[in-house]
Amino acid sequence: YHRVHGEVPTHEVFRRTACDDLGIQFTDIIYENLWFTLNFITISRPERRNAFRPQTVKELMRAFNDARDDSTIGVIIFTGKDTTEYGGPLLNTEVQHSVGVIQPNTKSVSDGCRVPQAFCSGGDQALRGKDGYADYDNFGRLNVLDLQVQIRRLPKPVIAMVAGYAVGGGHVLHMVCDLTIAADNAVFGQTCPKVGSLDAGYGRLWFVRCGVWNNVAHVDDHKLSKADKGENIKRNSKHSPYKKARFYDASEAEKMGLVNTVVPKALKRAPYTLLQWKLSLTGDFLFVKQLAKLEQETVKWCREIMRNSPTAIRVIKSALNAVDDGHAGLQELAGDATLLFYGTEEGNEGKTAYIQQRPPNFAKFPRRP
Ligand code: S0N
Repeated sequence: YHRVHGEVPTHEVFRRTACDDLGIQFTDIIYENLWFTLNFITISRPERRNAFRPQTVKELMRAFNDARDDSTIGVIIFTGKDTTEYGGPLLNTEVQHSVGVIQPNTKSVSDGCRVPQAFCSGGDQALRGKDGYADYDNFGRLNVLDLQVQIRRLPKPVIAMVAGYAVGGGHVLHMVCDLTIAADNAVFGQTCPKVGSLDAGYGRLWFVRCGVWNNVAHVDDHKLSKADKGENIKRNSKHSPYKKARFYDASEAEKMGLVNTVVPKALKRAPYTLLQWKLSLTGDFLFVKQLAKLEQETVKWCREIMRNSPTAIRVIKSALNAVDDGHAGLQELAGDATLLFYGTEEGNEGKTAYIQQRPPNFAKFPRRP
C-alpha cells in the first residue's frame, strides 16, 4: 500500500533479471523490477547512443511480453541507458562533482548546450543492409515494427522516460508509448531522411495528430545560434504547426503535446547504487539504488496511475488506439469486452450450461435499453 500511496522515496529496491525465460542472457537491454509494481526496460547500447539492432528488439519484445504477463506489474517504464561515459560534445565545460562522479552539467538544450545522453538513436545504421538490419543469422530484419505494435497492444501503460536524444526509430518508440516524461536535455527529431530511411507508420500517425510534420530538412538545430533557432521555430511551428521541422527540445515537445511533463535539471543517471547482492541461482541482482530526479518523477506518475482502476486503464488504452489501429484496434477493444463479459453471471451461464449438458437459461438476464 505504501509503495503505491506513499511519497516516492529517494532510494528504491530493484531486482535486475539477467536472463530471459529461455535462460538466455540479456546483452542489449537491462530488465529491472521495482518492488513488484513497475518494470524498467532499458536499451543498453550506450556506445551507439542506444541505437537498436535486431537482437536489441528481440530482447525488448521478450521483456515487454514478460512484463505484460506478470500480474504484479502495473506500469512499464521504457528508457535508454545513460550514455555520457561514451563522450559526445559538451559545449559547456562546467562540471559538477556528485558522489565522486564527474557529471556534465544539466543545462537545457534550449540554452545551446549539446547533450551526450540518449534515449535511443534509432536503427543501428552500421548494420543496415539491403533487406533491413542484420546481426544474428545474417538475415535483414525490420522487427522494430513488431515492437511498436506490441507496445500499443500491451494492456498496461508504457511510459517513455527520455533523457537526451530520441531520434529516428528511437523517436518513434517514444511516440508509441502512452506517456513520455522527459528530462530538459531531451532532443527529439525524425532524422530518417538524412540517413536514407523512413518511418511512415505509427510515428507519422502521432505527428499528424499533433500537427507536426518534421521530416523535411534535418539540421542539427541545437547547433544554431539562439536567434537562428528562434527564427526556425517561428518559421516552422508558430505560423504553420503542421510543417514543424527539425529537432525540437523538451519544452517545444511539451507545447506540441508530445511529452507529458519536463523535469528540470534532470540527468537520468542515478548517482549511485548503495547495496548489491547477486542471486547465485539465477544470476539476477538485487540492489538498492538512488533514484535520479527524472526517475523519481516518472515513478511518481506511475504511482498515480497505479492508484486507478487497472481495468478502466486497460479499456481506455485500447479505446484510444482503436480508431487508428483499424480492425486490429477493434479486436483489442472487443477482447476487453469479452474479458469483462466472462466475469458476468450472464457470460458464465452459457459455459455452465454447456458443462452441465443442459440448455442455457438466458431468459433471466435483462435486455437493457
Ligand atoms: C543521436 C546523435 C544526434 C548523437 O550525436 P552525438 O552525441 O554527437 O554522438 P555521435 O558521436 O554522433 O554518436 C556516438 C557514437 O554512436 C554511434 N551512433 C549514434 N547513432 C547511431 C545509429 N543510429 N546507428 C549506428 N551508430 C550510431 C556513432 O556512430 C558514434 O560511434 P563512434 O563513437 O564509433 O563514432 C547522432 O549520433 C546521430 O545523428 N545519430 C544517427 C541518428 C539516425 O539517423 N538514426 C537512424 C534513423 N533511422 C532509423 O532509425 C530507421 C527507422 C526505423 O527504425 C524503421 C522504420 C520503418 C521500418 C523499420 C525500421 C527499422 O529500423 O527497423
